[in-house]
Amino acid sequence: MNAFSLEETPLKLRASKRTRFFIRETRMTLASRNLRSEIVWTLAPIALAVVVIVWGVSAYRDSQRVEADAIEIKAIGKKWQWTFLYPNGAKSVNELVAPEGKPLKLVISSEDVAHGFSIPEFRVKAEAIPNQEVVVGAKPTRQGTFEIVGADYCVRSEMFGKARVVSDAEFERWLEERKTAEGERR
Ligand SMILES: [Cu+2]
Repeated sequence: MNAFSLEETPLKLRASKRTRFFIRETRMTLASRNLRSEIVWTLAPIALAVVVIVWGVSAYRDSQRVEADAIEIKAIGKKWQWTFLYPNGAKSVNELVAPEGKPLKLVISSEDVAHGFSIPEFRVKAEAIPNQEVVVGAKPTRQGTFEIVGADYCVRSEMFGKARVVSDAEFERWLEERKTAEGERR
């Protein structure tokens, strides 16, 4: 008796019909392939992706780099506000003041729970974590007032603030005023 009789192995037969169909389809596909255009259309997008990735990563690294002469400003998160400490002892709350065109070294931490510190225009976004300092470089290139956003863990609106970028002279004046104000409070 035939091992492949219709009655006994209907499934096998169907499978083999299907297999034959796929073999035919594959042959037709192979015949119609254009190896050159396949190679070009594979390599060109890969090359483009590599260029974009390398470009993007290096631009991102540049934006986060901490320069040697950067002005160090501490950003401390606390329920529900941001405190900023400047090199001369000046202090501000929910308002970061920075000079235009000068590199900043932001040292971000928290006094209580984890917060998220973000200034989108500065390309700054970091986690503020207790007992840990996260250092991020930034260089504001334009004067103006920008949003400080309590990101990620910060859902409370109180964690929002302003980043004010002013001229160098105005920044120095502001620092002195603040320092004096702090001294009087102590
Ligand atoms: Cu928070």
